[in-house]
Amino acid sequence: MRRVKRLLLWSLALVGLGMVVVVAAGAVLYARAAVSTVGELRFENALRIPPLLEPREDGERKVFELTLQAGRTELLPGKQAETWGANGAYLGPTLRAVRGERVEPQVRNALPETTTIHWHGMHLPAAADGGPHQTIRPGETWRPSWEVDQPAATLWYHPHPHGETADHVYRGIAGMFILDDPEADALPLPDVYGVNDIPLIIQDKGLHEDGSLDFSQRLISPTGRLGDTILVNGTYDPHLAIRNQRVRFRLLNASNARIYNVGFADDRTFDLIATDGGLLETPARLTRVQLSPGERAEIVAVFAPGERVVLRSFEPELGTNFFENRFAGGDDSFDLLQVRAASTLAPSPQVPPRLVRTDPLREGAAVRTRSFELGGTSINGKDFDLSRIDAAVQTGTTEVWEVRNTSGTPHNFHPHDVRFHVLDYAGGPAPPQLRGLKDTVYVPPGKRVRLVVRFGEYADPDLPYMLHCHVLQHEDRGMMGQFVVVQPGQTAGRPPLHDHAAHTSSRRAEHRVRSVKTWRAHGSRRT
Ligand SMILES: [Cu+2]
Repeated sequence: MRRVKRLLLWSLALVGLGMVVVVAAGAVLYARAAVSTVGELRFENALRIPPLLEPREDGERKVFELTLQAGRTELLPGKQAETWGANGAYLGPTLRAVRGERVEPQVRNALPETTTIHWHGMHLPAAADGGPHQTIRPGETWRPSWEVDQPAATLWYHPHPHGETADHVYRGIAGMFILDDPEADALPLPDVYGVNDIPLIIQDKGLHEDGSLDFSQRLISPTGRLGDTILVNGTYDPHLAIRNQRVRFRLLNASNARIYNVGFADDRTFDLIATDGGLLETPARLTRVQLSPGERAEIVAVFAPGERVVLRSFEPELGTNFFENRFAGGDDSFDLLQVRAASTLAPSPQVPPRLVRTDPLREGAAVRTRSFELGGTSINGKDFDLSRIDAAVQTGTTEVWEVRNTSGTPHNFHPHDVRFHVLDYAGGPAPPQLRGLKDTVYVPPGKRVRLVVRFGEYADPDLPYMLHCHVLQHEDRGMMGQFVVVQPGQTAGRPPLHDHAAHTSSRRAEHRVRSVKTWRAHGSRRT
C-alpha cells in the first residue's frame, strides 16, 4: 500500500515537473517570438530603386526581356548571399505599360529549377497568367502576350510553381509591373519614377551571421517563414533622399508570410490614393495602411524641408488569439525606411479630392454566390489538385464570393485575373483601405469577407486561373483552388497535365536535404 502511494507521489511529481518544463519552454518561446527593430537602425544605405526595363518595340508589341538567374547579392553590406533574381542577382526590374498596349514578356529560365512567372493583378488569358500550369523549364523561354486592358495600377510579378512558390519568392524573384492610363496621367500626382514616385518592395528575411539566407523557420509559426531583417527593394537599413514636398510611395508586400501595418513614426497622415486594382475615387486620409502578402497600396505624404522621418511597420492587427498573434508576427514592429528631405523642396500640387471614376461592381448584378472556406491547408476541405477544376464561371458575369476563414490562423485570399470590390468585411462595412479595386484581401480568423467579382472575356475551359491564400507556405501546402472562365453553354474541361507533378516532388526532396545542409553549415541565426 505504501509502495503504491510512493509510486503515485513520484508520478505526480514527474507530471508536475513535466508541466513546469513545458510552461517554461512555452514562455521562453513566447518571449523570444516578438521582434522589433524600432529605433535600432541607422539608415546607412541609400534605397536601391529597381531599374525600369526598357522594352523592345516589335511591331505593335512591347517586348520585355527577363532572364531568371542565380547570383550573389550583398543583402547585408559587405556580406554575400546566394540569391535569385530577374536580369540581376536579386529582385527584378520594373516593367511599365500603358492601357491598350500589347505586351510580350520573354522570360528565359537560367535557374537550375523549373519555375513560372505570374503577373499578379493582371487581367489576361489563362495561358499567359503564369500560374503553376505555365512552367518554364531550365533553359526554356516563355513568351506570353496580352493586351493591357485595365486601369492604371501597381501590379507585380513573382514565381508561382506548384509547391515551390514560397522558396522561389524567398530566394528573391519579384518585381513591379506598373500600368498607366491617360485618366491617371492627367491627375496632378507625383509621377517621376525614382524621384517623387517611389516603389517600395517590402520583404522580411532571416539572415545568418555570414549574410546568407536562412531557410529555416521559427519553431512555431502558423504562417511559415517570418524573418527579423527587413529589406526594402533589397536594401538593408535604407534611407531615401527626397527633393519634392510630396512623394508617392508604391508599397508592395512581397513577403512570404509577414503582415505590415505601415505608417510614419510621428503618426503624420498621408493620402491613400490607390489599392491593388488602381486609383480610388477619392483619396482616404489615413495614418496606417495594413498589407498582407501580395497586397499593394499607393500613398502620398507631405514633407517639410530638412526633416527626417521614419516609415515604420507598426504591430499589425491580425484578429487572432493571444498566442497565435505573437507567433504570426502580430507583436512585431520594424523601421522600414528613413526619408531625408532636402533643405529646399520643390513645391508639389495637392492631391485632388477626386481621382478617377471606378468601374462599379454591384451586388445586384451577381448571377450567383459562391463560398470559399479557408481552413487547415485547404479550401472548402479540399487540398490543391492541379487536375481538379473547382469552379467554372461565365465570361462577362458578376458573382458574389464569400470567403470565410474557419481557422484561428491568418489567411488572405487572391483570385487571379480579376479585381473585386469588398461588399462587407468581418461583419461590418469595408474600411477605407478596402473601398477601392482589390485583388488580394486579408481574411481575419473566424471572419467572413464578401466580395463582388466580375469576370472578363477570356474563355478557356481547360486552363484554369488560381484562387488561393497568398501566405506562400499555405498556398504551397494546398490552400489553393482553380477556376475556369467559360463561354455561355460551355462546361469545365480538363487541365492539360505535364510532367511537373513528378518533377516537383523529386526536386522538393532534394531541396529539403539542401536546406538542412545550409542550416547545419551556418549554424547560428542572425539576431
Ligand atoms: Cu493562409
